[in-house]
Parts: sequence; structure tokens; C-alpha cells
Amino acid sequence: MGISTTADTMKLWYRQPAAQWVEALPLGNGRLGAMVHGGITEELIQLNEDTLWSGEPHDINNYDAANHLATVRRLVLEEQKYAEADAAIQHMQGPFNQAYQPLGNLRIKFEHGDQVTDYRRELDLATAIASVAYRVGEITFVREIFSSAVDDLIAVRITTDRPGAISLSIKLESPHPTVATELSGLDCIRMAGRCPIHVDPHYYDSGHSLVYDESEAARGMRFENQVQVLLEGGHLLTNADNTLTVEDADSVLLLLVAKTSYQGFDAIPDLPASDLIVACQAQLAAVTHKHYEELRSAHLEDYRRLFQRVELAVSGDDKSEMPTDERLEVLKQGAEDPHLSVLYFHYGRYLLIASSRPGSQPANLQGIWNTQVRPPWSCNWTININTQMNYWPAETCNLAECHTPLFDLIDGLSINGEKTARAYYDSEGWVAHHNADLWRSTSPVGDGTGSPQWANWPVAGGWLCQHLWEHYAFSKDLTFLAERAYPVMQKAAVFILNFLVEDKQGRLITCPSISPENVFITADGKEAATSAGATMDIALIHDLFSHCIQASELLGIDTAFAERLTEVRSRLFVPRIGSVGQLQEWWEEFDELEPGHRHMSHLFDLYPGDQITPEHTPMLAQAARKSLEIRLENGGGYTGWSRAWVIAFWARLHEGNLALEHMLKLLEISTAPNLFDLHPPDFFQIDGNFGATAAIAEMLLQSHAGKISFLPALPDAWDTGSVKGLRARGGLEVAITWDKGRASEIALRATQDGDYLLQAPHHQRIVAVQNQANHAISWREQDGLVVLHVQSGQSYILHLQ
Ligand code: FUC
Repeated sequence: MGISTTADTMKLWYRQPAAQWVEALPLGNGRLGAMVHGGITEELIQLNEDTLWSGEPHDINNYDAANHLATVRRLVLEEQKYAEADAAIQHMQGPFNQAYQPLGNLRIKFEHGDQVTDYRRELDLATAIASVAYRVGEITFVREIFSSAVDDLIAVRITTDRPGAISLSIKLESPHPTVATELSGLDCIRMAGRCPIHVDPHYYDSGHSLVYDESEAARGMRFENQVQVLLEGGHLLTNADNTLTVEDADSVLLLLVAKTSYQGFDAIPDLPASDLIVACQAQLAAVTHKHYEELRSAHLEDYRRLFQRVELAVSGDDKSEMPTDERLEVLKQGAEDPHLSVLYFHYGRYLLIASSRPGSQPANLQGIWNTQVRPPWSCNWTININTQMNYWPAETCNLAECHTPLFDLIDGLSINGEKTARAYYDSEGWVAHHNADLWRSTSPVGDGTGSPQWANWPVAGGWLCQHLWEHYAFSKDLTFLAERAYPVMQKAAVFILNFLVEDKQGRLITCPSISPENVFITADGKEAATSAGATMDIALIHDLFSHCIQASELLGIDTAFAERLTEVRSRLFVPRIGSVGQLQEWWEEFDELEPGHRHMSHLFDLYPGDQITPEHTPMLAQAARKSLEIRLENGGGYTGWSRAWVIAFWARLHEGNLALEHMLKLLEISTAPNLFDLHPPDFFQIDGNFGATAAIAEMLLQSHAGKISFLPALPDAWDTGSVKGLRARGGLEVAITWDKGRASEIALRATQDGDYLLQAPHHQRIVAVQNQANHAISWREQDGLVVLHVQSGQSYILHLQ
């Protein structure tokens, strides 16, 4: 027993090489991704670059769409012919989005045979370095691989304890047929190619699902990939097949760089191949004189600056001496392993740092790791839950800068979305639907035959803008609010103002409206998705308007606009509690086609929204709980991301044990051997990793709806533990130590001045507050909560009973 904080608790490790892609270990610097397989006679490092997508900027808006809006509205609002509205709204669809593409593979073939002992492959989350170690007879071989954000490269270092023992060959390859490799000088392999100009989603076949343009003026994203080989001892030989052979080296260092012809979401990616070659060469020239240790320590310093901000440990047996895949297996058989959930939490933070850095693309459905040319759901940004979930841990887990690529995506969508708002709804402002890609497409996909349950959902802007506001709420950065967030939020609100219509009772309602991605049964027994005033729409609009109103006050601008929003908000249709006490999902109490549906859109206000809390809105909280129970009784949570959302809901309902129960189900049902989250049938989808990470943070600290709650949903099984570095809204970093279910110490570090409402853990009271010099600090009580004034840069200790 005891809290284990040894370095091993931060490792995923295995006794064998990866037999499949979801056993390989992910590395990333935000832009360059690598999946390390750790083979014995052949290392396979699968490569990605985050701007490598099919297609090019293309106006795919359907300019006939607005002509069908009135029909859809009439069918829903006047005639309640929902199935007919579903058919009509398909006329408001257009082409599908493009797909994220793999870059290629680096293969390293070893000449030492396959008779190895003491094999170990690991990913150390404390260092973001993957390693493979084994012995061949008396000789130990070690590989270390990392993706450096500082030097923007992937480094692979192979060493041995027997000088001259390393002989191997190195090859670059790619799944793209347009590819060519060649040797550049005597020590570098280069690979160049082009992406497809079009790729259909995996679930759709247009008859031209995968198109490479091989004409003379070929279009499609170009890429250039170079790997430089540096030896200590031994010889390097070039081969006619564009591979390199190393003989008898003491150590080998491979430095891999990659560039694409991407020039922004609105520019044709037509940088000439020569530019990419020169850029890669320049990049290599800047690093090849550096020692490996120099590259490695620069990487460590950069990575640790982010990763070390947060710590979490809980009591229980330390099973880190057991390989991670075996731990997962014994957990499935009922063994207790509380540290595995903690490892999953740290892995989520790791994955966010690896897939989303300032200036990179935001983490897509698979972060940045994809090996397929036609990946699941195009490996895109699905913005009716999945992309947002990716960023749920960003602020609470102290990785606010990793949130910024999402804001870049939102900026692009807000630009393209103006055209879509005009073409589809004859409206000002901007709109986005459920899919987005590198080209920042905002129009409904589906090609006229897609189901409206996903394709036509028009309120993505509302949900995305929540992230802009949250970045402000955690940082209080008024410049960000004024320059970055508010202008985009304001235009999203302008769209909504235009989009709202009056129902027969004069209430303002959305129409067409879809509750992602659920389907209801109409009175005449038909299946339909299109109606009016889905609960989620109202929640998102309320959220967006409220934040715009607050922003207007904070910035002292747009007062008349804010007043208008306040007035419109008061006239919004109010979601109802249904006949079995559930929060109704649609404006009418329809039967659901799938009561255990994976989406729980109508519970947005419980999480990630903040309009429903057990304290402020007990009846709605009870109704949300009922809806959640109905979902779960009917098989809900069956995808990893859905399960992660369930954990967060239970955390917000202060049900720590239920939250943990679902965390364990996530590990048992939806987790691959490399701890990647899985979506049925067996797709990697990273949202569950991030969602569960955020949900665990939410079990330990909550700061929504005006107060900060410590240990609001601590499970019994995490009886003793400590957490450090979580962030609360308003600008506080929080550390909590607890013992036998009771907080023994809470420390706050303020990054902003302010008054905070603090709620002690269940059955405890805050009895004294001291600053870092051990001086008592005064505070007052209000409704059983502590009101504490803090000053930026100061730390405070809360004493509890
Ligand atoms: C939504 C979800 C699916 C999947 C896909 C990427 O369509 O309903 O479960 O996660 O996004």
C-alpha cells in the first residue's frame, strides 16, 4: 500500500513489440507524430505531419440550400411532419470534407537476428521518450525515440554496450502512390510525394472515393520527408534502392524532418517541391552539429515545462512492475489497480501536449496519429462533441497554451462560416455544422443523402465559442477576450439572432434543430431527426449569449447588442422535464429510437456547460440524472468518448463512486493495449482519452457556476492521495492532499487578484487560511461557503476540519 510516485508509475511498458498499430507508442511535438512499434529485427516508426490532408481550399457551399429553409421550417413548425422535414433538409447538404493523411514509415532493419532476451518497450510520460531495450547474447541494444518541439524533428538514437555491434539498414516509405525516394548525399534519405486530391469518409462511397491527381499540373498537398543518418564508428553505405546501410557502428542517430506545401486553410497548397527540399535541408543543417544529448535535454526541458505542472497520485497497490497490457487484462478480470486510472489521466495530458502545440493544427479525431489513407470519419474535426471533448482538459489540467490551436481552427471556421450562413440561412454572422477539415469547411456534409441526425446540425459555433470563453475564464486575459474571443463570439451570436424563429406561442426557438445524433419516433411511427428547439440548442445559445453579455460588460463595448441578447435570451424556449422526470431532449416528448444513444447532448448544461448544478437547479439536476440513468440502463456509454462524458456527468453530480465505476468501464471496454481510447468496432478515437482526463480533474476540483469545490466527487477507492497544479476558473492553481477521504491540506496559488467562493470537501469545514509566510488571512462566510480575497502571485493554505 501507499502512494507510489516513483518514475515507473509514469510508464506504459511492454514485454513484446507492437503486433498491431494500437499497441505502438505515440510520440508527438504537436506537428510531427510517430508510432513506435519496437520490432526486434525491424523497427517500424509510422509517421504523421499534422497539415497533411487530402484536397485543397474549395467552396463546397450548396448555393441552393437557402431555397429549402422555409419548407423545412413549415414542415416542422406548422405541420409537425418531421420525417418529411428530414427529407427536405437533405437538399441543404453538400459534399463531404477531406481526410487527414499518413505521411509514411521509417523502417530500420537490424542485422542481429531475432534471438533476444530481456526485451522491454516503453513510453515514459515523464520524459516523452519511447525506448526499446533488449539483449542479443551478451550485447545490450537500446533505442530511444522522441519528437522534439524545440528542434522540430523526430530523433531516433540506437546505442549498444559493445562498440561496433550495430549493423542495420534504413528505409523510408509511404502509402501514397505518388511517392519517390532518393538519397541526398551519402547520409540522407529523402522521400517526396503528394496527397490525394479527394478522399471520401470511410462510411461513404461516391464512386471516386480516393483520387490522386497524377496529371502534369498535379494538385494535392505535397510533402517532403528527410532522414539524416549520423554515426559514431562504423560505415555508412548507400544502396541502389535508396536505402542506407550501417555497418559496425557504435551508435546511430537518425534525425527526421518533414514539411508540407500547406500555406493556410484558404491557400492552394502549391509550394514547389524545391522549397520543401530546401526547408528540410536547412532544418537538418541547423541541428546536425548538435550532440544527441543537447537535442535530448532541450526536448526534456521544453516538455517538462508543460507536463510537470500537474501531479496526481492515489493510494493502492502499485502495479507498475507489471506490463501495461497485462495490467489492462487483469483489470478486466476484476483486479484493483487504481493507479491505472491515474496513468490514463497523465497519458491524456501527455497526448494533448504531443498533439496540440501553439501554431500546430488542433488535435483531430486521432490527435495526430493516423496510418490510413481512408481513416475512420476522415480523421477530421467532428465538432458536435469530439473536437470539443479533446480540449476539455486543456484549461483545468494547466495546458492552456495547448488549447490555442483550437482557437485558430475557430478563427478559420468563423471566416468560411460567414459564406455558409449566407448561403444556407440567408443570415449574417457565421455558422458551422458537424464536420470541419484542414480547409475549414463549415457547410453541412452528406451529399444530399446523409442523415440529418449528423449532417445538418447548425450550432457548432455556439459550442466552439464556449472554448474561447473558458480560456478567458481561467486566465482573465482581457486582451484575449477583446481581440480574439469576443469578435468571433459576437458573430456567432449574430447568426443565432437571425436563425431563431418564433413558435406559435411566441417563444424563440431554433428550427431546423437536431439533437446530435439522436433520432426520435414521430406520432405516426416514423423515424426523424429534424425538429425545433432541441434542448442542446437552447443550452448552447444561452451559454453563448450569456458569455457575450458578460464580455460586453467586461470590455465596456457593444452595450446595445448585449441588451438585445438579454432580451432575446429571456424569450428563449425553455426545455422541459418529461413524464418520467427526465430532461426532455426535444421540444416535444418523443420516444427515442435508441434510448441508450451515445450522445447525451441534452445534458450539455450539466457538463461541459454550467447551467445545471445540484445546488442551484436541483430539479433540473435531478432530471439530468434521470436522463443519464435512462441512457445507461439502455446500454449508453458504449463508445469511449460517450463513457468519458458519463464520468464527467457523475463528477458534476458529485457521485465519485459512479464516476470511478465508469472510468473502470472505459478501461475495460474501450481501451487499447497502448491506452488509446477505442470506438466500436475497433477504431482509435482520442476524444475518450481527453474526456476522461478532464473528467478525473472534475472529480477532484470544480470551479464552475461561481464557486470552487474541492474533492467534489472523490471515490471511496481513492481514499488517500494528492493532486497538484489543477486550475480553477478565475486564476488559481490548486493542490490538495487527502487522507482517508478527508482533505488534510489545500494550497492555492493565485495568478489573478480576486474574490473566490470556496466550498470545502463533503463533511469538512475550512477553519483557517494562511499565506505563504504563515500569517493568518481573514475571510468571511457566506451561505456555508468561504469568501476569500486573494492577490496575484500569493499562495494560501487552507486548514480544514
Ligand atoms: C460522431 C459520433 C460517432 C463518432 C464520430 C467521429 O459522429 O456520433 O460516434 O465518434 O463522431
